[in-house]
Amino acid sequence: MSDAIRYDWTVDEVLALMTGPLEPLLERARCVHAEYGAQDVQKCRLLSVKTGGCSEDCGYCSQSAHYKTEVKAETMLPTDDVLRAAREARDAGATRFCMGTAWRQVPEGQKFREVLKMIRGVRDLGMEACVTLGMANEAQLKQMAEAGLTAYNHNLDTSRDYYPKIVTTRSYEDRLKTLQAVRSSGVQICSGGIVGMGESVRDRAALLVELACFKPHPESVPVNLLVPIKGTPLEGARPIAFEEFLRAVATARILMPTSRVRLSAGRNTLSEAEQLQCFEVGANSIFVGEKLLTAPNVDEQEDEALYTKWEGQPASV
Ligand code: SAM
Ligand code: DTB
Ligand code: SF4
Repeated sequence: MSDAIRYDWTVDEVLALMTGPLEPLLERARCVHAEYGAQDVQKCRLLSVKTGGCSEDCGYCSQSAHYKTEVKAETMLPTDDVLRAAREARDAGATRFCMGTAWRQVPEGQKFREVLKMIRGVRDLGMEACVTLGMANEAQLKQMAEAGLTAYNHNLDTSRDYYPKIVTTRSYEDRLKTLQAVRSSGVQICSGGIVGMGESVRDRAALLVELACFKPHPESVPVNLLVPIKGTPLEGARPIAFEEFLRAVATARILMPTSRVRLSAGRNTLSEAEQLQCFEVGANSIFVGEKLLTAPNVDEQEDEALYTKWEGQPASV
């Protein structure tokens, strides 16, 4: 059976898919992936260009000024340092460079001009450039589009209903407004969420439905597994079983057949076999390098072994 691309999924329908028997769900995801998906796993590198001291109260985040975490507020990195890191990432095999800031919204003035320079610099290195800078308006996105920005990351994080339990300093509508501005600017949408924040399976289904209502679908969909951060309200969240995470990845693939589904935060808690299972059911992008924004990522040698298994070995071996 061929799964046509749809934009009208309902929460009940997706919930039934997500909570149904495991093997048919995984098999359907494998089929959709084979039919539409690229088999290569895209390697993205993250860099926090402005760390900590954020005025938002996102309950999962090490960088919120509302919580006492081990992350200290820093000033913005110099553009040259950012571009040096991008070059190193490219030379190590990454094709996309993602720059994050602990901002509620994109500022005007010198800081924004530096961001534009970073975007141009990353594009000049022949890499895809992605930024995640908080809320942005149409004028700012237009300028970032002109600078060559490939994608803007802005996660919906969870369902509309569960969102106020996680963040109170902005609304779901604020998030959607920025995503609409991204779309109008012609920049690709990168938007996904986090699993393991105490949400129900219905919340996960509802998040995926929100994302799958975009026409076209977001070009990339990060699926983060909560990294519990000491000092935040979610530090003691109940860890979820791998099977639940796998179901979320498979469902994202079925709903959004052509999107890049990215295994994002928390990949370091998955075994190699579990990561390979995620690739089989549709994940086709990862963050590489020893660090995410503030949290540790996967050891580079372990990742080399993972690629060798997934992509195969040179014929000379
Ligand atoms: N300040 C910007 C914003 O909130 O859009 C950009 C940076 S923010 C750190 C980017 C995303 O990282 C969040 O939307 C969230 O999905 C993810 N994230 C942050 N902390 C996390 C954690 N502890 N575990 C899993 N994902 C996390
Ligand atoms: C996304 O969805 N995950 C990345 C990226 N987009 C910006 C961030 C993960 C952050 C993990 C926690 C940390 O490093 O502080
Ligand atoms: Fe700030 Fe982004 Fe962290 Fe929320 S997720 S506290 S907006 S850096």
